[in-house]
Amino acid sequence: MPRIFSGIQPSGELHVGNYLGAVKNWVALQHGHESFFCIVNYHAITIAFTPDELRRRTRDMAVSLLASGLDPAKAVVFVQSDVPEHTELGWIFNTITPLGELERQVQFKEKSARQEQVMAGILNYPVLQAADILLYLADTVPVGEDQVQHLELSRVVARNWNARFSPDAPYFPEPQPKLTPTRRIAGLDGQAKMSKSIGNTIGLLETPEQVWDKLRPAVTDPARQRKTDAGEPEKCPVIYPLHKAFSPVPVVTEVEAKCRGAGWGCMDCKKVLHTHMMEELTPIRTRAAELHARPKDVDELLHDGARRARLVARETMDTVRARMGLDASQ
Ligand code: AQP
Repeated sequence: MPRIFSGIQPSGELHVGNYLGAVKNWVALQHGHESFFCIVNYHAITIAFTPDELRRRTRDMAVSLLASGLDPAKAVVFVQSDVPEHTELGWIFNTITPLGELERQVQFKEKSARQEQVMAGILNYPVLQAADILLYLADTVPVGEDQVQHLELSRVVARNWNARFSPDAPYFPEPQPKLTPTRRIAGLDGQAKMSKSIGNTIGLLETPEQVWDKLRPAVTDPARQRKTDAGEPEKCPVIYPLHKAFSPVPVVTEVEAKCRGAGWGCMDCKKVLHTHMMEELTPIRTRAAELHARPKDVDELLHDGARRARLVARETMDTVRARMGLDASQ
């Protein structure tokens, strides 16, 4: 079976952008692939955090992923810091990654602009990400659009290492992104992408009331000042894409007609969206509540995931150390 890897930071609550851009795809792909899904807590410490908060968010993320449909019988679900080979390979990759490649990463520029003092971890983040993926020799990475540039860097890292230490037959594959039609969900302001650290999100486990409170003021086509103004769905940055993701096709067709013909006001359109969103999200919230009540079971699943991940990770590191001459004392 082809092997896939992907990760998510426990830097806040799993949101609808993460779900539609990545996690829903993971749930589908786990059936035909050998799958590794990682809660990347080493990445999450590149921004401000407290230890208690990180611990809680890591477990909450595990609950949200399992509630979304990741099945530990099909996929290996684990926490990054439980598999120390990630940081070991990350360091090795730092030694073969040109600094210029890191400095031109858009996410580095954006995230460092939001910080007073920029730590090296923010710059080196995509190197650790390359290690996350290549440790499992994964050639496919289901992610949202914002990660495409980081994956380019993973390919550069794989190429550089192969050229130096495995010139005859490449050891590391060059991983490719696997995108969904919902590869970039905009935040509720309709500007930046929906992002945990910006706070423009709809949390996957929010109650129907909380979701409605967020949808109600969300930006729509600016041409629709009054209910009688005709609109263009393509210019509606949040609500129309969410309809396409959550509503059945006939409803999306109706949304398009009612927007163009001013048959519905934006509030009517949002109410229909709310109904269809909650049809998909309510069962996830219910499953999450059940899992929250069984924290020991969740911990056990994560420990077992780490054990399975380490079997592969150790094998890769044995090869890497041997090819690089890092095995002198073995
Ligand atoms: N708005 C989005 N639309 C589509 N996909 C998205 N992803 C994130 N935001 C969107 C995808 O979700 C996966 C996990 O993301 P992550 O948590 O590892 O990092 P991120 O991309 O940086 O997500 P956030 O929410 O923006 O987190 P912060 O604010 O902490 O940086 C990835 O596959 C990502 O593409």
